[in-house]
Amino acid sequence: MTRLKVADIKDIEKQLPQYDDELVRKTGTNLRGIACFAVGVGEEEIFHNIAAVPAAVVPITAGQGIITGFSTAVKAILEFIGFKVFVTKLADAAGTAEAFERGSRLIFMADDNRFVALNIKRCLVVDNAAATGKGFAAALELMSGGVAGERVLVLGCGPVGFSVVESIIRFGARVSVYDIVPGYSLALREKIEAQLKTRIKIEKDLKRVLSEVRLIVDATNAAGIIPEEVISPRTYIAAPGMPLGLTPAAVEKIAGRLLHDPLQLGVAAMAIEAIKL
Ligand code: PYL
Repeated sequence: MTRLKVADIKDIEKQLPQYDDELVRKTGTNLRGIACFAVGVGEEEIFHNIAAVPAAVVPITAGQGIITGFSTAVKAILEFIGFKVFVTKLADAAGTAEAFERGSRLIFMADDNRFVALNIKRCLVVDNAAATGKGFAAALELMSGGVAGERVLVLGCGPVGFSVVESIIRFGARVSVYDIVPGYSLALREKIEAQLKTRIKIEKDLKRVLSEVRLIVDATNAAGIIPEEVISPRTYIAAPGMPLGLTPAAVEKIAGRLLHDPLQLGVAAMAIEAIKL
């Protein structure tokens, strides 16, 4: 998993209203709407839950330590979709205790290995990677007008890619996957076949497959692997991967048919997943 940089997250809070407008323009619904669609709940049924579950974000100093602005960005996203939330004054165990003591029942925390939401009352752990995959798969479904019966290429067979494949299969698409490490795509195919009894295709030639497909999810941490020449007027790309996999010319050409953000969709999907009944 790529560790976010301060530059990736410093403008999230102030740009949330315009990002929400962008989501409505591209997908027909807003950040909370996409998260609810991704998780499979109705916005009306979840609304009172959101208000009923006070949340907290706990900074974690483990590993490479705190990313300046990370906790405040997570708080801003949660507030934007309706949660009551605070960032604890303390970090780590003391911060977790502070969250409990100040009444929160939904605790968000991230170290270098996992970013999780803990629903205390329900003893539930929701993982950001899994939720991000669901969120971006749902966004592609909405933005493209539907993937059922279509071929979707998923780049990157890590935890986010796996979650994308699960969701995209559930939306009725035919899935091809590519990873620079063949073992990762093989492992993903085996897991999907065992769990969903569905065959997926492993692609070996990235250049060729990019020229063949028009629906792509970039869940890699590779920059610049999607060039301008593969973008057609019918190409749609959902890109949870950091850094963005499209070249600047490809970004220019795809215009309104690209969805990419460093935290917003994943955090929103995580939070809704953590409180759904
Ligand atoms: C959760 C993000 C999404 C992409 N990469 C993941 C990442 O950067 N993980 C590290 C998060 C560290 C947070 C730090 C803090 O400020 O509490 N421990």
